[in-house]
Amino acid sequence: MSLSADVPGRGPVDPSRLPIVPWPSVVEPLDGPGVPLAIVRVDAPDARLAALAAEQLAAAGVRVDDGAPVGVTLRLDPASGPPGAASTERYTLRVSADGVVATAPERVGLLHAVRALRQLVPAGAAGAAGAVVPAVVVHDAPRYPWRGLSLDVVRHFFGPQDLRAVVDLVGALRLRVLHLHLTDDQGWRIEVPSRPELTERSSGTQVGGGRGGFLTVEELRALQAYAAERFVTIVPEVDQPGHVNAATHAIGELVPGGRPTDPYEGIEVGFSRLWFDNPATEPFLRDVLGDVARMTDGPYVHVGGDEVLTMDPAEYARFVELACRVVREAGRTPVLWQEGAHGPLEPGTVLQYWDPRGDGAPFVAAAAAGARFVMSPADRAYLDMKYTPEHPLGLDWAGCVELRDSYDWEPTQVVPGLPPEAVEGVSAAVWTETLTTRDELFSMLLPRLAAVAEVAWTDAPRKDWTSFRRRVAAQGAAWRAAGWAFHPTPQVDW
Ligand code: TNX
Repeated sequence: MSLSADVPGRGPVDPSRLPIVPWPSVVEPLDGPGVPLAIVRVDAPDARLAALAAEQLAAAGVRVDDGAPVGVTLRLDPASGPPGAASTERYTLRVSADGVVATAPERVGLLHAVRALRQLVPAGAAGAAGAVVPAVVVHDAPRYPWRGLSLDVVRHFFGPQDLRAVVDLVGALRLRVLHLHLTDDQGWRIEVPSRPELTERSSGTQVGGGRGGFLTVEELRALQAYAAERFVTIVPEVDQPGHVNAATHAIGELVPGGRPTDPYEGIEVGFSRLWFDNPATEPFLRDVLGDVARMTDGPYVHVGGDEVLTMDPAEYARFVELACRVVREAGRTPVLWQEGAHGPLEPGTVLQYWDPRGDGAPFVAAAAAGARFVMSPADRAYLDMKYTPEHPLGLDWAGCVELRDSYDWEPTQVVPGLPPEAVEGVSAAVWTETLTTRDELFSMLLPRLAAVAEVAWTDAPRKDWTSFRRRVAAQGAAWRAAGWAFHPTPQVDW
């Protein structure tokens, strides 16, 4: 369904037909004709934002020219957004005969507004007089601050170019966090200056063979800078005390007896581990987590903690305590997979919920002790699950996850008894055991990442599947233009 059919150039449009994803808090159509945006002038508080806005508009086929009569004005203004909204990401976007004005208290909100505007430009109208945007006022603010994507770059390596494309996608959907799973059994993907042997010996493997790879310190810095300009925070993960075969292969002293483990290119999990009482263990964790914390521009370091199937709970708890302490000493906030609830946690520690099998009581207790929760329930938010049993890519241990499954869920109801205030946000996750190319990766992300983004952004009463499937259909053209592969699920009339 193309929007232009609904915008005859006069009169208010049905707001639910405007193709904005994620859906905003308030959408008020204005009387009056649509606004032609074939050529615009951009006025912004600084050159950086002006350039980002121009990039977004150009991608939608809008020409940016300083002499154009129609203006797209971005202005910092605390009195923006829906009435009463507290989020510092709030914004107001006004498209009228006078041009386009976006206001927000912070720069991030101005970019959110530009991205919403970009979605309102009808596809295929590029540069032509047909690039008419309906007259409308949008007041908007996200539900949760942590809106993210967790990406496994271990099972198959994805390098800086692919990661920049992922940052672009994450930003387009108004997500703020890209969490990179950088270490696991099959490879070590981040240079650690104090332990060069990790990448020297363990970066050249991945699932099923293949060249692997890793990010240098410099590449991580450049990626963080690219992401930060787009208001995306990178959260690096060093997984421990399980999922460590790449480390025990590179550093034999981590293994009792001192013999390095063999490289591993399979996909079974849970067999590898560290030993707390081994004298090499604590210096290793201090070096690695200390270096990664120092390399990180953002406030978080993820210390893993998942699926340690061969360790008793007391020893596991000591690892949780040590890893969190080292990260805190480096001035960062630790994040752990949900299993971390079984360790001693300082208030403010973030737990990422992922496995919907099993008992919720430990998480309710962790929340009472001050833990914050990022919800990534695998049966909704694991975008490496197959869409359908026949889907050629992906796994199915959590079942199949079609677009509607990724859309129709409520983060505060995933864990019975968890106080809604303990939920810091929502993250999709994609594991790459079966994903080898950028197109394969993107075809698992899209369209489902748009659904998870709306779960994270839009207040529950304003979510609506019928509206979403129509709005998401309208994104296909922009995704194609960006070179982003997507799965044309039959749940949407593309
Ligand atoms: C579970 S999620 C894992 C990963 C796998 C993933 C595959 C989590 C914390 N651990 O090691 O890659 O399932 O879906």
